[in-house]
Amino acid sequence: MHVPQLRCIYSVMERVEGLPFEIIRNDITRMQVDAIVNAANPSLLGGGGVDGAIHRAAGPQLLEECKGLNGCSTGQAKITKGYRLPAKYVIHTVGPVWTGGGCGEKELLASCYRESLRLAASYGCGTVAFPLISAGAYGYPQDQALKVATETILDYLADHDLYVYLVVFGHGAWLISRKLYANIQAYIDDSYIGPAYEREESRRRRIQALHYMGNAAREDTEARNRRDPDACMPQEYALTEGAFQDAKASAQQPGLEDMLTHMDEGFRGMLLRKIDEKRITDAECYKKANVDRKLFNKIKNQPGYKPGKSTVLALAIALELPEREIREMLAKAGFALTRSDKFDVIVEYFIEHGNYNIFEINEALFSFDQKLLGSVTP
Ligand code: AR6
Repeated sequence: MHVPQLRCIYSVMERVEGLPFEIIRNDITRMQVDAIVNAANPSLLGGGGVDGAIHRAAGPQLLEECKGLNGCSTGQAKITKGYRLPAKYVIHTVGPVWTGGGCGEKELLASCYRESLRLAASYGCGTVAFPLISAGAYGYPQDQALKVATETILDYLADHDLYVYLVVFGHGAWLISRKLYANIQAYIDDSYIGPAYEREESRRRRIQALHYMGNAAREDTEARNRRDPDACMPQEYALTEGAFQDAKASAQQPGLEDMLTHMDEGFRGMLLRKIDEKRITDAECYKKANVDRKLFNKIKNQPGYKPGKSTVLALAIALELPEREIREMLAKAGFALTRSDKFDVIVEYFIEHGNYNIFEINEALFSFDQKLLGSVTP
């Protein structure tokens, strides 16, 4: 099955690699996947919410087929064709009605995801899209519904080859939990210095660059004088750009060769070393990082391949490296974390709080309209 081209909600996000799991914002009836999951009721004869939308989009034949299914129990799933939907199948599952959490709602909800995934796999589906089951009319709190969904799907993906989308609809579902949202918001307010800081930073960098150029020119002249102390450079030549470049090139040549033969360990070397040191397998690392196996193999086997920032960060976080080493790994790949970028501040918040759960970090990034870790290009 080809990887579907989705109209993605993140303006900054582009799909380039197949990845095992994504939370996206879309209308599920538009998903071009092998199967979409319907949050149905026990009659399977249609209703409101996502159920109504799916029946409307699929056409009356879906109801006809549903009539022959004899309903469905809570936590179970049944499958029909997709009819006019872009998806080949519809998997109908019945979520629990939320009555406070004391009536096995969590287990029943997890069962909906597991049973739907099993059914999808048994029908040879490669891609499945779920809505947030029970999180509408059935009243399951959205933050908890999202947590159950994410955990159950990821558990399943640990030993099955499927591509799963969790499709959220309303803006509320993004705001994962009020507590998480409030904590991060406070952190951003404290740490996100914004454009004023950026202006100051670029001024500082410009001054540093000028300072560096001044030093480099002086060192080059000194080096030239050391090699030929009697040589007297004409004033005008010394001041031309050409002279500066010539001096720089000739002063650098022997050192450059030397440096190239004694290069530091790169990002790839550090990544593979850390995987060994942590005594985990490659698969454990890339799965935890929400990084696709093909992408990981590219990094591993093509020394010149340059992964994007979100991939590098995801891998460093999956390895649960201390902050200093995360920064080191990022720098080796040519990136940095700054306090002037909302994405960076959110990721830093989680690292500082010792929370290395990529999916929780992604939920938070998602809530703040940021690109996600491990699933986007730079
Ligand atoms: N695409 C993706 N998600 C959607 C869509 C859509 N087109 N429409 C709604 N949602 P609900 P439940 C989200 O109420 O809580 C029906 O009447 C919605 O925002 O559809 O399991 C059935 O017949 C929410 O987050 O399902 C049952 O009687 C999520 O889908 C009952 O509702 C689920 O909301 C099932 O209730």
